[in-house]
Amino acid sequence: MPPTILHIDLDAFFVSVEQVLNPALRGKAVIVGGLSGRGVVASASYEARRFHIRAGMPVITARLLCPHAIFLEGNFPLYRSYSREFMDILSGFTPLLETGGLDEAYLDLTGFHLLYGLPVDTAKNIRAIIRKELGLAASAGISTCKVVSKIASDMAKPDGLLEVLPGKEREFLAPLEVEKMPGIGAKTGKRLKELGIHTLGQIAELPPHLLKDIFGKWGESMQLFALGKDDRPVEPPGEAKSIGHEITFPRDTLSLSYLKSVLASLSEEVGRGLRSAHPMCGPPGQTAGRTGESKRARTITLKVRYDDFETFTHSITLRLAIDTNQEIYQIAWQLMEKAIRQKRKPFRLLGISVSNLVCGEEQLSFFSAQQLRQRRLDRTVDKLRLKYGLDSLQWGRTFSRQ
Ligand code: DCP
Ligand code: CA
Repeated sequence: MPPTILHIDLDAFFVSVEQVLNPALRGKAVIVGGLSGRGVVASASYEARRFHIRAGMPVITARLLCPHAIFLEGNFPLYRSYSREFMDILSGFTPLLETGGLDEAYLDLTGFHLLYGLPVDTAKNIRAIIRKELGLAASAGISTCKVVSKIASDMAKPDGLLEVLPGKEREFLAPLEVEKMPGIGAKTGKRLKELGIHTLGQIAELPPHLLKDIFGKWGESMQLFALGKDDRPVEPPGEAKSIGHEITFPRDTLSLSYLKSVLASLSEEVGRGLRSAHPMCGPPGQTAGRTGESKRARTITLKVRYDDFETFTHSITLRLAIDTNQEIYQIAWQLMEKAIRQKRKPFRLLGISVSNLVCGEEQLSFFSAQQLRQRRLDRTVDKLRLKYGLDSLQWGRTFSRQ
């Protein structure tokens, strides 16, 4: 039985919430922007999009393109609470649910039809409940894999549903522009076009290795995705096989002190994820108590991307699993030194991920007194940050990045 994956994504999320609360805004060009001091468009109604308004565009540009639009500051706590209700509705259908941000999720509906009828009917049902309970429009895509379902839900917007039948994935993707694929942004799109590649169909037809040589592992995945092949499972929170974070720098750099401070920040993020004390590890708003057991990792992977987009990963698998920020940092720095020795090109992005996760506590006798102190310290910091916010405490090492 081929998998059945549903991707569901709320339409013009921030704007739609504002329209639910203030019906006078419905059917109008509405733009939410300027949230948390960023002067960029966060969300635009479809009426505003007719004037070429896009998320990420400076609000100043949006004002020039669409002077009659209604501009709103936005209310993030409100959107977060809508997001939680949206996720609650979805989790009523299946626990095999993976959230991808505040307003989108994948549901694995494989085998569902035996109990609940056709996947399209389940999707229609979910969309109707979201409409009734929250007053929001959600678009949905159904196919045998995540990437095709995500593209399908995007194509179905606004307020639509699109199913790609098993075996039709490649045909569906072929005519689409390369930027339709999640992960291909303006820069990668431009590079592909310089190579004469405009559609996903062209990517599918390229000789193997070509994209891998240019974009590394991502190039390989890109081609598989364009063929409609994506075997990534839907991963509910808490069952993640790996935990990772990455940071793209404001400008490419070879500065060792900067790279060290980035690695220290990433080690903290990943360490906190492992110890399950960070709300981002679960659905929005989920706290450490509900994310379940704390984990430790045996494999640490460093991802580096250079200024020319060349991307590599370097990994180490340890005999004993670790979970402190300091241990993660030390291993990541060893890997980083290896990367620096291999190539002397400015870095554009660094990422750390940990995998080979094990649950539960290691026998305490395995740890040195120093390690035990470090573990206690990390856990205390996690708790303080949960209570007083992420910025309430900072390690000296990460300070130079500010
Ligand atoms: N968002 C943001 N800044 C961005 C992109 C998005 O703050 N650059 C926020 C606002 C969006 C929400 O995340 O409402 C969801 O992002 P989407 O990309 O799904 O955009 P929308 O839901 O607004 O529109 P669409 O109908 O295309 O899904
Ligand atoms: Ca959306």
